[in-house]
Amino acid sequence: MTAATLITVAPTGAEVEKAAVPALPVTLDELVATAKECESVGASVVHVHIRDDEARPTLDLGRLRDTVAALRESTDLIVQLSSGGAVTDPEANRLAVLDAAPEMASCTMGTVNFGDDVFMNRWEFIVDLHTRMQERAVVPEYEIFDLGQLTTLERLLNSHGLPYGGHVHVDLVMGVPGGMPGTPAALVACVAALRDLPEGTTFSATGIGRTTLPVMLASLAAGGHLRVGMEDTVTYAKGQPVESNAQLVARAAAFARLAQRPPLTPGEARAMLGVPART
Ligand code: KMH
Ligand code: ZN
Repeated sequence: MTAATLITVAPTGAEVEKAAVPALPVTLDELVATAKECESVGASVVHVHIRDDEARPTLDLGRLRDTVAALRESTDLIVQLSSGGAVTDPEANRLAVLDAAPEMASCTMGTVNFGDDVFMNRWEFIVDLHTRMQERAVVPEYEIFDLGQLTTLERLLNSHGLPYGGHVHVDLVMGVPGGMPGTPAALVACVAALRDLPEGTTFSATGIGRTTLPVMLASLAAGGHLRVGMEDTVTYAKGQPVESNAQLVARAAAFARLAQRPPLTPGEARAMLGVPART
């Protein structure tokens, strides 16, 4: 059983609308304030999507660079940029996210229906993203939306080698309409498939919407780590909107402590994930 718990916060995402959810952090100041609060209650990684002046998702490189710099300046959190972006983002822009020099970036292991849309991740694109991350010393988090994507990850590692840093970490994104369900049974099936990945592979899990609680509890029980945040859920309990990302991180940290697997510090998280220590 893993001794402690990595908590990643995904504070913004690309899908939730600011007009519908005023507490969503969309400006750089809001994002930095959120990140600081989340760090203080137990987060060690921040998974970042950014917005433009109209709060629409963007992969603008200048803004991404400013965001990485501001988060590094104000927090010790590991900065993980989303290379997934929004379903409408072209592959070239998603690859260019790496030019903002994050410590980590997400790397999705296959195409998936995504509500009424399609989140495209062709094999050639996956290989391109993985190998560019190796070349640029960016540690990937492999995003898994369905069971077979773990087999794609196995194929990727066998054909193109281990990621930068040598450690494999996956994030199970569960409960997307079109992907695997956010159930303990689906999580256990993924954990069984992890046996085919390199020894020491770690996993986080997040459940979209109302699957957030069962997925969090199942992940802790199975020795996994946690991702929470307003990218994935904007309802804290039935009829109760999420007030802040820190509220979700604090709940995750409380569950982790109850499970006797307290939150990792950012420094401990870097050591586990193969992210170089900050100097
Ligand atoms: N917004 C989704 C289409 C990632 O960040 O890498 C993709 C996503 C995954 O959120
Ligand atoms: Zn994301």
